Amino acid sequence: MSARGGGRAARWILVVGAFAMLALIGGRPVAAQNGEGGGFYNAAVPAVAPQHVKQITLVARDDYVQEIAPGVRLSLWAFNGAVPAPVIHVRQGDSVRVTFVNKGAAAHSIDFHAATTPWNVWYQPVAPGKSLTFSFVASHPGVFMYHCGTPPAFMHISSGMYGMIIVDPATPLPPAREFGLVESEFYTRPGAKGLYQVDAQKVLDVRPDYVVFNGIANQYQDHPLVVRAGERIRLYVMNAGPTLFSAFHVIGWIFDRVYVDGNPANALQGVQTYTIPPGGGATFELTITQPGQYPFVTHAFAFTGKGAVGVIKVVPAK
Ligand SMILES: [Cu+2]
Repeated sequence: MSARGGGRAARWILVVGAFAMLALIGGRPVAAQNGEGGGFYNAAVPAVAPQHVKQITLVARDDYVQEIAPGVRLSLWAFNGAVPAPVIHVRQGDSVRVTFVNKGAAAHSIDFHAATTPWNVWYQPVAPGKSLTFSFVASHPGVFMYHCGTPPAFMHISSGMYGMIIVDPATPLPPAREFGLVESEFYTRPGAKGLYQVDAQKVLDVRPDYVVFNGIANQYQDHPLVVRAGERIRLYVMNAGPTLFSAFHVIGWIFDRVYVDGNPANALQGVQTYTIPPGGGATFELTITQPGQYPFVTHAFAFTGKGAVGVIKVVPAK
């Protein structure tokens, strides 16, 4: 059994900003990154040159354990030891070279929604102990899912094999305080040794026990996202599913803009709630001028109380 329990590895909030040139953003404790001074997007980061290559290595394992809610240690499968997997961050035009290593006991695979590449060549199951390497060009900006697609895909996704790749537009967006949120569901049943297991029947019946942001129920109630009044907030939100639609909403404010699929060419204005399908993403921009607490939720209220609540804490401007 993996030694990495307790969910610490997934307790990150991705703060994309100053790390824009890093291909892979690893996990850090949320409390360490949500304070002031973290997370400003650095608009000075230049667009990468054509033919710039980002190397990504993803290691699949199926012996991972994460504490998804207090006392609920769930047996999962994971990429790079976290659910969701680490955020991958590239810029439009980058060439992304992916090395996928299967250190699990079962066949796994990789499917990048940011790629345009033949499914029957690169997205096929990789046997235990094997690896593959392929490249794609991040042609479209956006907020994309990547995941294991090995049949039955609903089991591989509900077991945790997913992550978000953000493709920045070639022309950088204005500076903002940025956060990334991956919504997903967990379907559980008690198992041996105090561990919970994924319940396949509940997955098919769509009876989730938890609906969460970044792999842990209600974690941003306990550790709010901290912003200053009047600063632009940018939320990259991806819905990993496997099945529920997200009705993403911030209680107490209105989105100035929503970029459908995270592409600035698809801009909506003045939006209260926006639907993100399983396997989809969106970028949300808002500027909250009044200090206070502003919960973010899925407004599908049968599921909100299952863990899909966080808080944006707005502190006074300097
Ligand atoms: Cu898999």
